[in-house]
Amino acid sequence: MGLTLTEKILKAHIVDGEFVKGQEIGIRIDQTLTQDATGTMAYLEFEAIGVPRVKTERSVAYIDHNTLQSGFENADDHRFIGSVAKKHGIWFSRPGNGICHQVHLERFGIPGKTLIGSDSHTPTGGGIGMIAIGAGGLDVAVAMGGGAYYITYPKIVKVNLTGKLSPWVAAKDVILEVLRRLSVKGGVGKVIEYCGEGVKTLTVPERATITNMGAELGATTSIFPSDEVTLEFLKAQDRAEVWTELRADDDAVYDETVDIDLSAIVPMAACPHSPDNVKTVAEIGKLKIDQVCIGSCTNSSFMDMMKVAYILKGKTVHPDVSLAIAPGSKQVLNMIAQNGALATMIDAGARILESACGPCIGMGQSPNSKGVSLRTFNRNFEGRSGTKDGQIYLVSPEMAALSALTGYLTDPRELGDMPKFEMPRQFVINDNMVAAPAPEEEMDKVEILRGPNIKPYPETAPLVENIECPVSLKVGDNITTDHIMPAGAKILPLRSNIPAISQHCFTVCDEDFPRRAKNLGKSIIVGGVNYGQGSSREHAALAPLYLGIKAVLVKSFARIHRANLINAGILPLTFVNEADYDKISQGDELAIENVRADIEAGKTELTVINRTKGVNIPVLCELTGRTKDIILAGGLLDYTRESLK
Ligand code: MIC
Ligand code: SF4
Repeated sequence: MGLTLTEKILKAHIVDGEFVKGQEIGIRIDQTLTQDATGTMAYLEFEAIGVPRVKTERSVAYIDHNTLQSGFENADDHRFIGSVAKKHGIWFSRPGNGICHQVHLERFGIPGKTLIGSDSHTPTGGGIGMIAIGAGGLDVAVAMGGGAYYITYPKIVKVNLTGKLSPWVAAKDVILEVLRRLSVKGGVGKVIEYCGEGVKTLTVPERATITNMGAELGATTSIFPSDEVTLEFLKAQDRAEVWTELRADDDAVYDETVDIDLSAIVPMAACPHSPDNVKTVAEIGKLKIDQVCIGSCTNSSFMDMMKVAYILKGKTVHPDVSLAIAPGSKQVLNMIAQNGALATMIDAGARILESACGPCIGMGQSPNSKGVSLRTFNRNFEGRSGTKDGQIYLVSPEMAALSALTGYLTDPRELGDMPKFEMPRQFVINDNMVAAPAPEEEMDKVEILRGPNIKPYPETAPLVENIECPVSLKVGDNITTDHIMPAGAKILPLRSNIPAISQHCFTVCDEDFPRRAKNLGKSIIVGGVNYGQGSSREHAALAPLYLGIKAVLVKSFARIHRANLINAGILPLTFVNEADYDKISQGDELAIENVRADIEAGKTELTVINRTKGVNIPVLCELTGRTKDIILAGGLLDYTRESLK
């Protein structure tokens, strides 16, 4: 029986466990990446683990999220990360060099290698045939220390691409179509593998747009084969030597197949407030817009920028629209500066932003009240833009650029004939904004530079014998990490300071939650399906930990967030019967008796006693040998410190 591409790479990296679907496996990690918003915590954790130099083949620390620097905090974090990187063998991509996923694809990714990153869009690397997975900062710290990374052996979904995209229909529309079909929870526990004749019609940046936004499916990752197109891209990046051909065997067996005819896809938009709320332009109708933002790790490549410049050439942005453009990397910005495309954008009235995440994570460019904003990004969760009632639509760069001119959501096919946009045969290469680590013999001389905003990891404690506490919060379905731990310009600077950032935990849903939880001392959160979807930010677990949350009981979890809860020593529980969700109200007193003994004994079904309502509720606590030990120890940090010794 032949193998899928995913199986081939996983088999070459497995260090623990068996290839049985649904079971936990440990894989060796070749590369890691961090970004600054999750990076300070990840490096504090790495320091706490106590390994002097990273054991990976390549680890890169990027500064791309918190680049606003409205106070000292961001700059202090940058300095801290830069010094840790220098000391411990990590490459440091300085602010201005670009968005981590874009730069990693251009300069560091290698087909067939494994990559984990403390950012949920790490699967961008799947665009060149990597197994690239988003993870919590602590998992990345462990991998840098030489530890394995654990995933549930995934189901593998074949997306069979046929045909060719029509003019002005984009890779963004392909992933929107996949989201429309599978939904934001359709990928949980799965790897999405793209195959078929249609693959070779897509350039590497187009493939990367698709694997990037595969994160919104809840998938473990997404991957494309490494073929001639990949080789051409790597050649143009002066990296042909890292190429290997990789594809699934012809007789590979998949768990599911999805057929997509590229020629049948039409331009679409994900409507507020979910990436799977996908509609065609015709279905949405004439929608007047206030803002357009082009950029983010999904759509900020050189090719994207060239298409945008072509559409804007000789035109002026509509008087009611503000257009912001953030090219994805220094390489992209430099190339469009050199070839005149940047001047075209400026001429049309675009507001040019630095190569960073920027508006995607609410770092500036929040829309006006009730403002309709078209964005080429990957997430449109409520409030993420920084404007609570902002109406965010996720679209392709082509649709964004044309709509910025017309003032309303416009189908880019109205542009008529499309010229051929050629991939460059040679990118402009200058890695002068990537600082190399100090040589091993000099690392002791490197001083770690800590600012006053950098506070230590919150206190943890081994799992208690009995959990007895009230429900401090009850929430509904599809709670995102942007609900649990909001980002944006005001809150992101606090990422290195858990006590301070905790004051914003869940305030999108309930302003009083942080104060209430802290006053209760210990408590439980109850939620619905797909709890914790979205980002990899472990702050969505560390803030609850700091606020005394002992367990989270929900209908189902998103993958990375569940792992982050376990890493923080918070018990992840799911209802055996989803209907029991209705048997608990906020404020109810709950108890889980003998929880430690039961988990030690390997019991997976526990009983939650609702003392207020006088009912017993069966719940699942599915922990493997390793995650069981982590929970018993009070989190991954203590567990790892011991096991790496
Ligand atoms: C995001 O897109 O939500 C982020 C900001 O990049 C996060 C990471 C973070 O919260 O720092 C992610 O995707 O993991
Ligand atoms: Fe940055 Fe947005 Fe990409 Fe997250 S999704 S890494 S915030 S550009």
